[in-house]
Order: sequence, then structure tokens, then C-alpha cells
Amino acid sequence: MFPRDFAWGAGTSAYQIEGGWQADGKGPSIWDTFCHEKGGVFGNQNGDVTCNSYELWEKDLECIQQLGLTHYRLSLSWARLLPDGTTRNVNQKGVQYYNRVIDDLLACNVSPMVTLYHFDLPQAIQNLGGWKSPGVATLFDSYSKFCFQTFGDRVKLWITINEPHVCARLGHEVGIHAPGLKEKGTAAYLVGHNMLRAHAMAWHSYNSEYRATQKGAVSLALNSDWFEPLDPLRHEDVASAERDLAFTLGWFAWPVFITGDYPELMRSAIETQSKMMGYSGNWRLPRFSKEDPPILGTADFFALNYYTSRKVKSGGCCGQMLSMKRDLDAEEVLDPSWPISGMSWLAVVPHGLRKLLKYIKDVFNNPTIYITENGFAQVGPLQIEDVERCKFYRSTISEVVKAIEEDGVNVRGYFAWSLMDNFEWADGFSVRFGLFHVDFSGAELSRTIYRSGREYSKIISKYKSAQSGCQGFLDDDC
Ligand code: PNW
Repeated sequence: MFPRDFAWGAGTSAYQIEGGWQADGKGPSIWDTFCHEKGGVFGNQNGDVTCNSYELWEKDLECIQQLGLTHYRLSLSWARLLPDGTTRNVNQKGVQYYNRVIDDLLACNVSPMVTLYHFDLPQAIQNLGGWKSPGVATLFDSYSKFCFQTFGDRVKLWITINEPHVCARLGHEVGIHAPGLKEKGTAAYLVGHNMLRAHAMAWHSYNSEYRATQKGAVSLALNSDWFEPLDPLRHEDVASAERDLAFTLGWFAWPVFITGDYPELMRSAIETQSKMMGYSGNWRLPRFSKEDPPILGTADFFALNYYTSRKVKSGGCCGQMLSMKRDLDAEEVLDPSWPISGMSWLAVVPHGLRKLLKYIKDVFNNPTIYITENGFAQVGPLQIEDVERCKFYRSTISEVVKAIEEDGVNVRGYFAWSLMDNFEWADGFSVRFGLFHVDFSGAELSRTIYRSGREYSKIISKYKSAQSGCQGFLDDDC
């Protein structure tokens, strides 16, 4: 059975839902700039208005209540609170907005899980070098302390940084996310490093200044696919799948959960490629400095964002330039038996989640795990009766049940992505992840529950009655 006090949530993030990009003194973020100036988003769309949650928060709250969520995961817009990124200049209207959201949630008996950073760096900090600059870690620490101080009396679950892997790689190596850099083979490692330093500083600040009084928990949200060898009997494929896990999850999870440093597999792979390209030594993947607070042990739980799985085979790379792809030296393929959701990268592989959970239990010392994101994308014509997504949630949640019951994994919560359709980064509004449909063509931006939303709320209410004794709540007769 699901543990007592299991968190049933759904998630969103500030830039994806709030709109109000210039409202009441908010400063610009790198996503405002990226959408307005770089032209890299589907249909030249942007998050200027999106779900307009800045003005329509009550509507979101109604959705949350209709689902019966116990938890809601949201992110704070750094530039809404601190328009130039520093605590020299606090935007009180921003503080009021989030105070209201948090108070309303608590009044409805819903616990907030708050992410401090979900891809939207204040543009003012980007102008100082952004995540490539070591000083950003100190600015993030000040911002974090400001948030703990301001909201921590009521918020007990904190995520410092969402998906450092995606920010580093898509934002600085591939260039399809803000700030749109394509500095292959170098910048992403530096950015990842500064994100880890920033996270660790914030965790230590919480630990020494706020934990005793606020009694909350702090982690960072790590995304990973499940990777398995294309041919499990081929040594090269097995090694490639291990390397892919090391480069995706291990990159951030090893330093935080097991060694205080990057996985050896990652260091040696990068060094090998550097040498092959005629550069000596391992200068691309930074070393942790003794002057920084230690990284090891800076997570009170494991926060996992899982979407899909990949088969991995050796080789497949690539050109005459340094790149992360070259360092990884592995090729990812889809198993033809896996159905595809609305997005080409998003194969539906619920059993991959169970395997990844077991892997995390075994490799990272059996941590408490929150699945902080998991979801299914729709594209194309409106389908309120989204049966495929219903199937997706049912089978995924039953894999979570197996991970808990049969594999003994300590899963403490599950957050569907997303509460409602929203601005899906480079894909703009062409892709819908919501449990609620949002009518982006109407001025009201009305929210309508999908069949999958009704399904999810049924699962939650069965859980709630199961807590009072009913067994097997995923069965219809419970
Ligand atoms: C996550 N990719 O991001 C984010 O945390 C969410 O904000 C987002 O809406 C969700 O996944 C769905 O995409 C990702 O291209 C964005 O591989 C892009 C990728 C992966 C994750």
C-alpha cells in the first residue's frame, strides 16, 4: 500500500503559467529575452500571458481543489520577487502574490512544494555572465535566504533548482532553451557546476539558519530517463547505458548523494575525448573547491523528474568538435514496441520508472524519493476525452505501487506534470501536458478538466479512503 501521508500532487512553473511578464514591477528573465529576441520558440510564441495565473490564481486553486490534491508544486519567479536579481531591491507586489498563493493553498489544506528556480534567471544576472559566472551561486544563495525568510514559515518542501541537466545542456550546449548558447563541450559543465555550488550554498543556509525553526526539507529536482542497453549481452552497449546514466542522473546525484564529486565514469569519458581532440588533462569538468561549502549530503530527499526511457548502444558520434554528445559516446534509440505520446521524444515507458526507482534505491543509499514530475503530452486537435493519457497515469502509478511494495523503494510522493496546459518552452503552446485543458484562444483562458484529470482525482480519492482501511485502491471495486 501507499505509505501514510503520501503526497499526491501536480506541478507547474512560474514562466510557464503566470504571464504578467512586466506586471507590477517584475524584472525580465532570460526566457522573456529568449522568446522576444531569439526567435527559437515554436510559432514565435512566448509566456507574456500564457495561463495568466498572475491574475487568475483563483481559477488554478479551483482546479487544485477539484482534483483533491494534497500537494501543489509551483515555482517562484526570481525576477518577480527581485527584479534585478539582488535583494537590494525587493518587489513587494511579487511577495504579496506568492503570499496569497501559499496562504490560499494552506487554507484549502494543500501543502505547497516550492521550487526556487525553474529555468527563469533574471536577465540582470545573465548580463553578469549568468550561470557560467561563479558569482551567480552567491546571488542564488541570497535569493534563497530571502525566500526561506519570507515564505519558510509556511513552506516545508523546497526544491532549489529544477533540472540542472536541462538548463545546462539545452540552454548552453544545444541552445534550444534560454539563454540559447551553443558552446559545445564546455559551457554546460561549467553551468552544471555553478548550479551545484548554488544549490549547496542554499541548502547549507537553510540547514544552519532556518531548519531549526522552520523544520522543512530541501532538495534539487533531477531529471533522468531510464537507460538500458540495446543488447544486454553486448559489453559495449552495457557500458554505454551506464555512461548515459552517469552523464544524466549521476552528474548531479553522485556529488550530492554519494561522493561529493562527479562520477568517475564521467570524468574519465570527458578526459578521454579531450585527449583524442588534442587537449591534455581534464579541464572541462571543473573540480569542487575546498573554499566552497561541501556538496555531499546537501539533499533531504531525492526529487526525480521522470518522463521516458531509452535503449542505448555504443558509438554514433560525431564530427570533429568537442561536444557533450562526443563525451557521452553513446547512441540512444527507441524500442519500437514503446508507444509515443504527442512528442517524439516522449515514448511511454511506465516500467522504466520502476527500474529507475530501484536503481536510485540501490545506488544512492535508499533515499526518500518524491517523483516531482511525470506526465504525458498531447498534440493536435482538442481531446477532452484523453484516454491515452488516462492509461498512461494508471499504468505509471501502478509501477510506482510495485516499486514501493515489491522493491521496497521509499517513495513518498507523486506529482503529475502538469496541473494545466501551459507554455511548453521551445514547443510553445503546441504541446499540452495538463490535467486541465486551457483555452488559449479565448480571452477568459478557461480551464476545463480532461478525462485524465477526473481519473487522477479518482485515484487520489481512492487513496484517501484506502487510508481508512480499504485495500487495493487501484482496482475499481475499492
Ligand atoms: C521538464 N527535453 O523540462 C520541465 O521541468 C517542465 O518545465 C516541462 O514542462 C516538462 O519537463 C515537460 O517537457 C523538460 O527536451 C524540457 O528533453 C525539455 C526536455 C526535457 C524536460
